[in-house]
Amino acid sequence: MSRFTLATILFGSLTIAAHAQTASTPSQGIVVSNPWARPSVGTAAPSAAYFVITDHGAADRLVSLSTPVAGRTELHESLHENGIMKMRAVPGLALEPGKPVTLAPGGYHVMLMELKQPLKAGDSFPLTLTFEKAPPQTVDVKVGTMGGAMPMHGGHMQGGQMR
Ligand SMILES: [Cu+2]
Repeated sequence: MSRFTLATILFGSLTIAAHAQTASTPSQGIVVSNPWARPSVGTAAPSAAYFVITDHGAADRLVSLSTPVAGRTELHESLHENGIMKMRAVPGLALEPGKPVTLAPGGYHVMLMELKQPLKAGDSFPLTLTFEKAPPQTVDVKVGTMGGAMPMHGGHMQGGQMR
């Protein structure tokens, strides 16, 4: 009788332990939220795209980006040097679990060069992000107002524009 009880307790706690382990394993991966871009003036001058990227999985690295609307896409960083705003290309962005990286005017941005079509406010276009480990992800980038903040629509919390 007592042997049976002990076995039951042991089996029971083993099941609970196995359960807890599965539940705590993060499996959401990389989430790209609020992707938007500046409208362009024709196709002669480049435009820029921005988003917030959060890594819910293992450490990774954003290595490159591509879109059918631009011939060349570079990851840039804006910085102030002696009161002058400069830009430089960065080879990639390190992604640490749970630490969101924000691409925004005045900081990191995706430079859209050699535009194949003008980017008009209200339009949207696909942008593919390539990572060192995680599979590539394509997001829908909304073209917003010139010099504007985030587009009005779309919840900040949801990352609902992801595909
Ligand atoms: Cu730039």
